[in-house]
Order: sequence, then structure tokens, then C-alpha cells
Amino acid sequence: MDQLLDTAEKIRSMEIRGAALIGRAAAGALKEFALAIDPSGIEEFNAQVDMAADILLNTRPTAVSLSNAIRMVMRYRGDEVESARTSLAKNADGFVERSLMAVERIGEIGSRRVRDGDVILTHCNSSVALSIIKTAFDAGKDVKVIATESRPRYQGHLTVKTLDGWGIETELVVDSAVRSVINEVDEVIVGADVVTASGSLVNKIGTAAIALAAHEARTSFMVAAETYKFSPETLMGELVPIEERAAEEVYPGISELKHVRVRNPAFDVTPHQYIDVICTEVGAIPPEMSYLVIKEMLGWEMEGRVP
Ligand code: RUB
Repeated sequence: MDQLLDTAEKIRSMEIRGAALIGRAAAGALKEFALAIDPSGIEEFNAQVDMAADILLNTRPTAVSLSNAIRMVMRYRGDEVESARTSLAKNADGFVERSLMAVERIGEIGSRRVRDGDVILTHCNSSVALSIIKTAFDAGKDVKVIATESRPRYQGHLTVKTLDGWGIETELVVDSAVRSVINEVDEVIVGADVVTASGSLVNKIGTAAIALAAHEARTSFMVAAETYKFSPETLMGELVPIEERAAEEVYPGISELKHVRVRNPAFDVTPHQYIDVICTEVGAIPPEMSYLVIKEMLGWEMEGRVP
């Protein structure tokens, strides 16, 4: 239990962050939990695993990778503890493996759209967007990156450190400089926390304003998203909850001010009209095809037990 609570706390505090990593960490934690418990029978096993899944689900509300990962792991079968344990562990390993392969495949697919000499703008710190940039660079394309700081948590600093390590020329700008530099950009590449049934994107706060600037400048806007970032719940009409984080992240010391309230939404919604292409592991698709991805790739998973 301690290990599970530790992972849950790391996700909540963003020590483990980024939708792909959150999904893989949750799957891994659920597997370790299932392997460690000593229940008296299958009912108790199911109840304990349900409770553990619930703890993980309540860490960060927006990223659908978390609920999709848990849903896949929870599709275990077994009439007694040992077979259920083995089945759950296999599902968790399968999710992690599928996730890592998807990131690599999206790198290959997305990088074909990057031309030699392109300037790419990216926002926040997306392992999948970076996979595209790295694959293009490794293929010998001379790419340059403009990365935003991504206030208030400065995930852009992680991005520029990674790009620097790979030897890719990078410029760091404040988030509000995007309009000033967008005419130098050939394509925007961002990751995804959620893709909805209508093809809209939920990603780090600021993404929607970047998409607007790109649209106005006729700059291509590409999303890098594994199919488990697509939300089956949105097909059922549900809205994506937008995480509101602590005021102190934006303004340390805010509690001393009496008449000021800080608002700190962590994500925003980019309408599908501003997205040129979504690169998934099953292909580069127009956002309007998201419905099909949910129906065909994730539809069956909606039968899984989610507490
Ligand atoms: C991270 C973020 C990333 C997506 C995609 O937000 O918005 O763009 O999660 O990342 P936070 P990846 O830092 O609040 O978790 O491509 O690595 O899944």
C-alpha cells in the first residue's frame, strides 16, 4: 500500500507528470499493489484492487491516460486470486509496452511531416511531441525548436534541457512571446492530455492561444497523441474536467492579499478547427476522425471495470 500511496502522491505533486508517464506509472503501481497484497479470496482481491484504482484515479482529474490505463489493467480475469493477479499484471505490462511502442511509432509517423530546415514550436513538456522532433533530427533533418516556458510550472525548462542534451538548437521564450515569433515557425507540435470525440484537444494551459496564433499565421498545428489519450467518456457526452491547481503555484504569498483570487487552470481546450493533424500510432488523422478512434480502438475498453 505504501508504494501505491507514494506513486499517487508523486502524480498529485507532479513529480511524475505528463500524460503518458502518468498512465504508465499508474499501471505499474496497480500491478505492484496486486502482486503484494495477501487477500483471503477473490472478492477481497477485487475490493482491494478497486480501492487502489480509485486512489490513483483521484490524483489528477484531467488526463484520460490515467483512467484509460486503469481501465485496461482492470480488465483482468480470474476466478481465484492467483489467476486474477497474473491476469492483472499481464494487462499492466501490456499497457506499458503498448504505450512505449506508440511513442516510438508516433515519432516515425510525425517526423515524416517535418522538413529539413523546419522551425518547430512546442509548448510544455510532451514526451510524444519530443519523440517526433528527435526522430526528425536523428533522420538528419536540420530542425530548430522554439520552446515556451509554460508557466506556472515551467515544464519548458525540462523541454529545453532535453533538447540541449540531444544537441538540437533551441530558443526558449516566455509564453506571451508566441505571437511575436509565430511567423518564424513552420509547425507547432504539442502533446495531448485528452482528445475528445469531436477532435478537440485538452492540453497544457496556453495551448489554445498558441493554436489561435498559428491559425492566424497559417502555421500548421500538429498534435502528438497515443490512442489512449482519446476519451471514451466524451463520446458519452461527458465534459473533460479541467484541473484547477493551487494559487501558490502562480503567486507565492497570495494568501497575504485580501481582495485577490488567483485562478490556476492547468489545461485548456483547443477546438478541432485549429488542428491540422493528430499523429497517433495508428496513423496521422484529421481531428474529425477522433470519433472512429474511440469507437474502434477504445470502444471495447469501455466494458472494463472502472471503480
Ligand atoms: C503536461 C502536458 C503535456 C501532455 C502530453 O501537463 O500538458 O503536454 O501531458 O505529455 P503536466 P506526453 O505537466 O501538468 O502533467 O506527451 O508526455 O504524454
